[in-house]
Amino acid sequence: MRRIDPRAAIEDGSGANGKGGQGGIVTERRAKEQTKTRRPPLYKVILLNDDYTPMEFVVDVLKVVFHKPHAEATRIMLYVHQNGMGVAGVYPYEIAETRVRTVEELARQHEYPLKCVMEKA
Ligand code: TYC
Repeated sequence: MRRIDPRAAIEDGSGANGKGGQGGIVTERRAKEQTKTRRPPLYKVILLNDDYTPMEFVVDVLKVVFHKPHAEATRIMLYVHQNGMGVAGVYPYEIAETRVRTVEELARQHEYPLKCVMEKA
């Protein structure tokens, strides 16, 4: 997918900016295309290791909350177990926030200390 450079002038030859005929700069169309291509800022949801949450529970969380297939969920869980933290997924702000809350709520219900934070990607 090609990004549109918002600084680049778009010409349609209509003379819409008063420059007359061929080579006119159409600022209205440029603004519209700029809106279309803008993407929301993304946030990493990061799982933190601890000594008490069972590995199987973390794998289940990755499958249910982050929609990871079993093999990938296992790989992420082991990465977090060995490295102290790891990325469960990258999402726009509100989705990341909801997933952090869901993990916290599931951990609370099962009385595990599993923690999860978000950070700008
Ligand atoms: N370290 C935990 C154990 O040995 C497993 C674990 C993995 C916990 C990932 C949290 O985010 C985590 N049972």
